[in-house]
Amino acid sequence: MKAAKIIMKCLKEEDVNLVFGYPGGAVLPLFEAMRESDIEHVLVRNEQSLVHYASGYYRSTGKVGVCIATSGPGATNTITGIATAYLDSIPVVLITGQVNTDLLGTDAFQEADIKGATEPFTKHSYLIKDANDIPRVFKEAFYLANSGRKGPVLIDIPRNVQEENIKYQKCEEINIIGYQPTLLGHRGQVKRAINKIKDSQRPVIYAGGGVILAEAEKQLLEFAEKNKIPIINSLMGLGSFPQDNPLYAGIVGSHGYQYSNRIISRADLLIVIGARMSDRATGRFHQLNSNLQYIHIDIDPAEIGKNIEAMVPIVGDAKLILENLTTKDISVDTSNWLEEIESIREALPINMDMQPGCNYINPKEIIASISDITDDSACVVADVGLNQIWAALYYKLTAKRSYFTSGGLGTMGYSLPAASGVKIGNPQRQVICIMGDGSFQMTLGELAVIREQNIGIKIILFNNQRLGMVKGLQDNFYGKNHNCGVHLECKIEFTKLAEAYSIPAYKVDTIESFREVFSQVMQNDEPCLIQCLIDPEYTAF
Ligand SMILES: Cc1ncc(C[n+]2csc(CCOP(=O)(O)OP(=O)(O)O)c2C)c(N)n1
Repeated sequence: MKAAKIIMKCLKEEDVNLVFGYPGGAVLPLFEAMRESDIEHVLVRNEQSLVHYASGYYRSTGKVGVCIATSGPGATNTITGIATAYLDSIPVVLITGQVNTDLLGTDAFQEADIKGATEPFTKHSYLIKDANDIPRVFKEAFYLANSGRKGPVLIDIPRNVQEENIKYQKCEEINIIGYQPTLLGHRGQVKRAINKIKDSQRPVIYAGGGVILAEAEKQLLEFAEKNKIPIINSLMGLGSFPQDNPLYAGIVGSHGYQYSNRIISRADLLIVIGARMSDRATGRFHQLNSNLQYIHIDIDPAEIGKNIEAMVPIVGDAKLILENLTTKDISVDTSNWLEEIESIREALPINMDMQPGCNYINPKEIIASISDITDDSACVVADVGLNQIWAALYYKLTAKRSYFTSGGLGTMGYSLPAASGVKIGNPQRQVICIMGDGSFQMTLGELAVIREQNIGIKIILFNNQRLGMVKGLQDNFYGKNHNCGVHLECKIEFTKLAEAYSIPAYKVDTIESFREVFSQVMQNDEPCLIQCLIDPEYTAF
C-alpha cells in the first residue's frame, strides 16, 4: 500500500476526521490519499494560520488538531503557529512535506530544515526516512502531543517516502524511552503541602491554563469551596473557575486587577496549579511580597523551580492531585482572610470609566455588553493587544472554557483562525472573536475560509487606528507625542473589506448602536463583522 494512504489510515486510527491544510508539490501524494479518504480538508489561506485553527479546534473539542503544509516556505510559514501552541501547551500534530531523501541537505528547491528549525519549540519533531516507521511515528506523535504537558509535534515526510509502497503494519504499543509522565504526585510532598496549607493564614490558589488542559475545573471548585481558599487566575487560567463565585479574586499581573495584585501582596501562601509563572503575570510577585511561600503543582517537572523557588513541589496531574487533596482534612480557617479580601475588593473597585477627554465608545462597555447578550455557550477568542486585556478584564466568564487567547507567545493575528477552529469544532457554541485593527490585518485572508465554510463567528473589530498596546508602552516609556511606528494611518473601511468577502458588516460609534447591532446578529448563526470606532488615545486602564 502507498505510504500516503497508510498515513490517512494512521490518522483515522487517532479518530481524526478533519485536517487543516495548504498544499504544495512536496505533499501531493498526501493530498491525493486524502482525496480518496473520508477525512475532511479545510483549505486555509496562509500557513501562518494553520496551527491556530488546529489549536482552536482542540480547545473546543479536546481532540488533537491536525495540520498539513508543504515543504520550504509552507513549512516555515507555520513556525509562529507552532511556537504559539508550544507556549500555551496546545496539542497539535503538524505534518510537513519534505524534498526527496536523496536531495536532503543539498539546498534543493523548497528545502528547509523544518525539524531543526522547530526543535526548540515542539514537544518532539520527526523526520521520517523509512516509510515502515510511519505507523509507529504517528502513534507516538499523537500520544506525545496529548499526554503529560501537552504541545505540538511535527512530522516531516519526504515526498519519495510518501510514495513508497510498503506493507501496513499497525503499531499496537508505544514505548518511548525516558518518557513517562508522572501523574499522581509524590505522597510525601502531598503531605507536606497539606501541612503548609494548615499552617497558613492567608492562602491563595493561583490557577493557570494547566487546570483547563487537565480538565480539572470541577476538582478545583470542590477543593477551593471545601477549604474556603480564594482563587486568582493567570490569563491562560481564565475560565477555570466561575467568576461569580465569592472565592474568585481576579487576575494578576501587569494588566491584572489592582485588587488582585493587592491580595497577592497580603497572602502568605500561594498554591500554584498548572501555571508557568510567566514574567508578564508574576514578574512583580517578589516585589509585591518577598515573604510569599509557594506550593507548585505541575505535570511538567521542568516547570518546577524554573521561575520561582517552591517550598513544596508536586509533579503530577492537576485533576488527580486536587481530587486527592480534597479528600484530606485540611481545616484551615480563612474567615478573617476572606473578610480582608472583601474589603480590598471594595477599596479597589474595577474601573469601568472612560478616561477624561475620550470620545467614541468605551471598549470596556462593549465587552460588558457582549457578556450580557451572549448565552452560556459563548466563548471569547481574543487577539493580542489592548483588545485582549479589555476582553480578559471585563468579560464575565463562567467556569466553562470560554476565554482563549495567545497568552504565552502573544501572537497577533491568532484570534481569527483560532475562533474559526473553535466554531468548526463546536458549531453549537456562540463564538466571539475580538481583535484590534493591527491584528486583523495580519490574518484577514481567513475571511475567505469563514465565508466558504459559513463559520458563524462574530468578529468584533476595535478600530483605534493604532497598534494600541505598543502606543501605550511608548507613551509610558518615552512620553506622549513620542510615538514611532504605531500609527495605522491608512483609513481602511473594514466594513467594505468584509463585504468584499460577502460577510455582513456593521460600523458603530455609540454603545447603544453596538448593543442593538450585536443583539440582532446574535439571533442568527451567520458570520459577521462589527467595526467599533475606539478613541486612539484610550489605553488599557
Ligand atoms: C506577530 C506580532 N507582531 C508584533 C507584536 C507586538 N505587539 C503587541 S500588541 C501590538 C499592537 C496590537 O495592535 P492592534 O491589533 O491594533 O490591537 P490594540 O492594541 O490596538 O487593541 C503589537 C504590535 C505581536 N504581539 N505579535
